This record gives sequence, structure tokens and C-alpha cells, in this order.
Amino acid sequence: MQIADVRVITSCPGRNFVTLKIVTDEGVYGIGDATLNGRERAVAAYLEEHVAPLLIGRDARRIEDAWQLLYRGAYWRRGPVTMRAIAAVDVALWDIKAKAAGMPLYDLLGGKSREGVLVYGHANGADIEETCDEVERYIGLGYKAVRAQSGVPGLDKPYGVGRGQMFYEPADAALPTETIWSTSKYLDHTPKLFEALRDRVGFGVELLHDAHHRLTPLEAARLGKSLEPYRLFWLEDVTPAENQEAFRLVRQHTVTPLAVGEIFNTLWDCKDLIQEQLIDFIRTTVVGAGGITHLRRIADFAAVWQVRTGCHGATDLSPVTMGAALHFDTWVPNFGIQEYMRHTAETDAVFPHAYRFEAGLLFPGDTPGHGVDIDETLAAKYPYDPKQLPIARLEDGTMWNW
Ligand code: EZ4
Ligand code: CO
Repeated sequence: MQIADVRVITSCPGRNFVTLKIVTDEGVYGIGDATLNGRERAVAAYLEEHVAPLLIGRDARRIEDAWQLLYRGAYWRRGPVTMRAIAAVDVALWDIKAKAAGMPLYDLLGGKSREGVLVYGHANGADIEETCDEVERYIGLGYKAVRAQSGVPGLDKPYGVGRGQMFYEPADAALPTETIWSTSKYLDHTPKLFEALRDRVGFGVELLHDAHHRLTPLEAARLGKSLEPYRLFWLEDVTPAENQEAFRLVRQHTVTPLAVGEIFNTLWDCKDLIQEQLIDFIRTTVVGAGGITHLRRIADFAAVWQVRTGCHGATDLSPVTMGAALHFDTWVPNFGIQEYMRHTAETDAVFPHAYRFEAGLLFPGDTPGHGVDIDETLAAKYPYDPKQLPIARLEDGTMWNW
């Protein structure tokens, strides 16, 4: 079974996605996601100009060898552009293998470890009251776990506060929107949010929160400690982790469970965090960390230290990544939770998919492959529309982490 055609499809059905389609000489094809929010064209060019010529004529069944070829063979290792391109190829090849075998991908990986995949939704509000209302709305929709983000008094456009929709898409302008950040205002406000939430909804629902890399290790430790009474499922990205050792300080001060890794690309980015047991959940996902082949290695490594998975699943990860992640989640023994932000109706129409939501769980479906396709004719109706993620500055103008 040889690779006969490799196509990169860039489309904007509500937001931008880069999709890879690999077609074999036997007519079986596979789909992979290569979307890198705000930097889409870089991955598309990497795939079109540097990867596609390497793939034509190769045996589509040799997934591991393709992965090693693209990782070792490029000489230049790691990084978000390279690893997303590798992920797109890897996921498309797993899709082809599972379709050729007539199996849903989870069966090829080793079969079901669970009946359904626990997901968390995103409740965002302009203030505490509105966030509490939103969390209740998600509970009403059947969610068993909800991430809560609230506006902070005195801060315009804080991270995570949407516009009353079921999704939150921060990449909103061709040039980055500027937002203002104050850690002290945020640290004063956030424990009040979770106190109000537990008063309102009790302890029967899992609550999560994302600090989006804004804090120093000591501030992160303080936040974790102040949130302990509200028993979070996890506190996410409390501080940047380029220096993985920075998490030691946070860990020494709080028993609030920690999650990190949506921006990591390889096991090398999180190996110290995992083996020193500095985190509880690893957030790498299929498109971000080199596809099924590499994500599986991260998960197996994490299992040794009882670290569980918590795949990133915001709207910038296309339905292709969601489908592949749900097969992975259905198989992976050390599963924790899956992030789930609904896509727009336009996105769902361009990517027909087998997965479905029911009573707080997502189910991958039993279609051979990962169960997600692309309607190329429809995709062509939505041309690329450049959008970048916002940036954050401190109140005195200093550039900060968004
Ligand atoms: O800001 O995916 O947990 N989810 C997140 C997301 C990220 C976006 C960046 O493209 O942090 O909202
Ligand atoms: Co996040």
C-alpha cells in the first residue's frame, strides 16, 4: 500500500484549520490535523514543501519508520511546527491502517479501557455571578466536570472570558489584541470565585481552572494553597515550564492537583515534571505532541509515576484531533480527563465525524479509522483568514505571558 497523494487543505469554517490528507494507491485515505493557532501557514508550508515529497511512494503501513524519518531525518528536532507536521502525518497513517484493518482506531491501539471519555466544558463569565450561572448551565447539559474562568475586577479582556457562546476562541484579530494583566488583582479574585461556585453547586461536580502561564512559581504556590478548600480537579498552567524545575517550588506548597503541557511538543519537554512527580496530569495532545505514536510514549512514561492524561481540546484543535484523541483516551490506561470545547456548526459541517456527546462523556464511535473526515468541497468555500492570539502586558506596559 503506497502513498500516492499528499494534500494540505487550509480552511476557515469559523476559525482556521490546516488538514492533511494522505491518499494511497489502494484508494484508502487518512486525515490528520496540522493546525497551529496563529501560525497556520508555517506548518502548511513545512508539510507541502519539505514533507510531502518524502512521503510519495512510501509504504503507508510503516508508521513508526515514517515518524523516525521525519523526526531524526530532519536533523532539526522538536518545536511546535515540526512536531505538528509529524503529528499530521502520523494521525493520517494511523487512520489509514485502522481503515485498512476495518477497525476503530482504539481497537488497533489495544482495545477499550473504558466505555466513555469523561470531558470538561468551559464556563466563562464576566464576573463571579455570571460564571456561576454558566457552570450551572453546563451541569444542566449533563457535564460532570467544568472549567471555570471569570473576569477580574479592574482588568479588561482577561484570559478565558468568552462572549456567552459554547466556545472560547481567543485568536480574534489579524494583529494581536492587547490585554492588560495584574497578578495581584487575579490572586485576590480567584479564591472568591471558587468559594462562590462551591456554595452554588456543591462538591458533586468536578471544577477546573486555567491560570494560563501568568504566575511566578511562588504566586502559583499561593494560588494552589488558597484554592485547596474548593477541591479542584486540577489547576492548569500555573507557571511557564520551559524550566521544568520551577514546578518543585509550587509542588512543595500545595496539594491542589496540577496540570500542564498543552504547549509541549515532546516527552523531553515534560520528562522531569513527570518523573519527579511535580504534576498530576499531562496536557499534551495528538496534534501538539507528534501524533498517536509519540503521545502514546508520553502516556506510558507518565503511567510509571501515576501521572494521568488530560488532552488539550480547545477549538483550535480540529475535529480530526478530537476524534483521534477520543480513540486514544478510550484506550489509554492512565486516562484522566479530556478537554472539550464545542466547534461551530460550520466547522462540524466541514469535518463530518463519528464522535458524540452524551451525559458528560464523549464516545469516539465505531467507524473504522479515527472516524473524522473532511468535506473538501465545503472546506474550499472558507478561505484562510489570518488571526493571531492576543498578547498580555502588565499595567505599566511590560510584556507578559498571555
Ligand atoms: O489558550 O488553545 O486550556 N485551554 C487553553 C486554550 C488556549 C488555546 C490557544 O490556542 O488554554 O484556550
Ligand atoms: Co490551557
